[in-house]
Amino acid sequence: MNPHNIEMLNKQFNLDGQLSFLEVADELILIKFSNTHGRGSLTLQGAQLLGWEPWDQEPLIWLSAKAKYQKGKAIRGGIPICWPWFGNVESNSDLPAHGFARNSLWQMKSVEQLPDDAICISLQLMQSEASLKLWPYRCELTISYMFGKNLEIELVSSNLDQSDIELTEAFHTYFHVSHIEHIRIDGLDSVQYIDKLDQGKIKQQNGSIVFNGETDRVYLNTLNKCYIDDPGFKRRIGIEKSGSLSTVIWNPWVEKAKKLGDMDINGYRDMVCVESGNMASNSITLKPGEQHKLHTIYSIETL
Ligand code: TA6
Repeated sequence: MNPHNIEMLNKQFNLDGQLSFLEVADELILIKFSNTHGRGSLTLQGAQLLGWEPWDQEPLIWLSAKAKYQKGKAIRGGIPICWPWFGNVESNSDLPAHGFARNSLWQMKSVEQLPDDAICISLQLMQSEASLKLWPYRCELTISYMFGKNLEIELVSSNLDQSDIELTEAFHTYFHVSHIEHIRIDGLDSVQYIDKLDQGKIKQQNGSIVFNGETDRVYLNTLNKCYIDDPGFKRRIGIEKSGSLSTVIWNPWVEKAKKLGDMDINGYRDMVCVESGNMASNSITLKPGEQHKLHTIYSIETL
């Protein structure tokens, strides 16, 4: 049976009407869901969360007003899953940036009612002939999103191969903010980072991160919880993580936003990416049979 049959999906994963599946542009299947904590949506393509809006808050997650829903291409915004590599592969420019997981069709695995009216939606990515051509390893990938008072996400990589597998990965999370020039990010003081806009130089963070131009940094060897302090929305977003040694901070600013093509010219003002993962010198090596869990908890504190 086609695992992407809308009727079957709505029957099997309805969770008493809290989830509904619909086909949008270009055969993309969208899952819409809501509970007493909020409402959201995600696509089967990339298992990409497109939005999460707690009822009493501004949306937590940003989605571009010019997002394009194209088969096989990541949608601008939400939480693209960068896996099994982060960024570009130096040795092979033909390989897609940020890996193939975010462009691939995932399958529903389960939906579950949790305590406190939270819901858990789990999906899995099976290797395909196409993906094996890009990356010749048998590795199962599952993701679980838990929508409650907080938003929790867990990505589990399982090495089903006979050889060691090296991974880099990240939740490429676009957070919605009141104005990029009015926020600051705390939690990375004194942490070393790669400045991707200054020839990859290694620098050290001094105090909070504030934004006055394009910013693209990979903070290394840090387990720290970060905070987005947003006085405009009268809130602090907490970004707690485990199984992650790297944190990426990114905002494209004006010129890069123009080049992206799927972001409004001023879209950069309403978002900031704080990406929990493992990359550069923090790559992960899984031996045959080993698993790795990348886990984040996003919370909101009203100021
Ligand atoms: O996470 C930051 C980054 O690696 C930037 O360098 C920029 O390329 C961004 O990801 C967006 O990448 P994408 O392939 O989604 O346009």
